[in-house]
Amino acid sequence: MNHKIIYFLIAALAVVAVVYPVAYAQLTNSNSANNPLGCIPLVPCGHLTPATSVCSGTCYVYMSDATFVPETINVTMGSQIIWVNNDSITHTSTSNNNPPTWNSNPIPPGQRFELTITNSSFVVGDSYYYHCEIHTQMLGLVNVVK
Ligand SMILES: [Cu+2]
Repeated sequence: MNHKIIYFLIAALAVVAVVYPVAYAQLTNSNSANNPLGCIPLVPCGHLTPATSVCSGTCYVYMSDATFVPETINVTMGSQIIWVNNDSITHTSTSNNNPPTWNSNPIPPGQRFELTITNSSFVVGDSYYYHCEIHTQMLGLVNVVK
């Protein structure tokens, strides 16, 4: 085979390998009406760890090392999510949709933000991506489940 063809194929594969996951993540997360900005542009969001358990009642998400822990939380209607800033820097919990379903405003170190999942703002079965407005690489996901 001609060297030029081989180089072209390698370059084409490299482009597909980079573009496809990003495009797929954007498309996947734009499907939910409540989640039009599921991904921050050009940052794949498929890396979020799926939550295997469901939380009812009081559910905690910690802000630690500029990460939401856990990144994904499955909660039932009526539950309360409490974000606790265990970090040494200020963070927010702000849903990605516009206008945001919730926005904590700045949460200084040691402080917390409480959010109750009510059916006036949330829909069972929907997914709500959120981020920190100060560090937009911080991504989290709230799934409202039965
Ligand atoms: Cu932050």
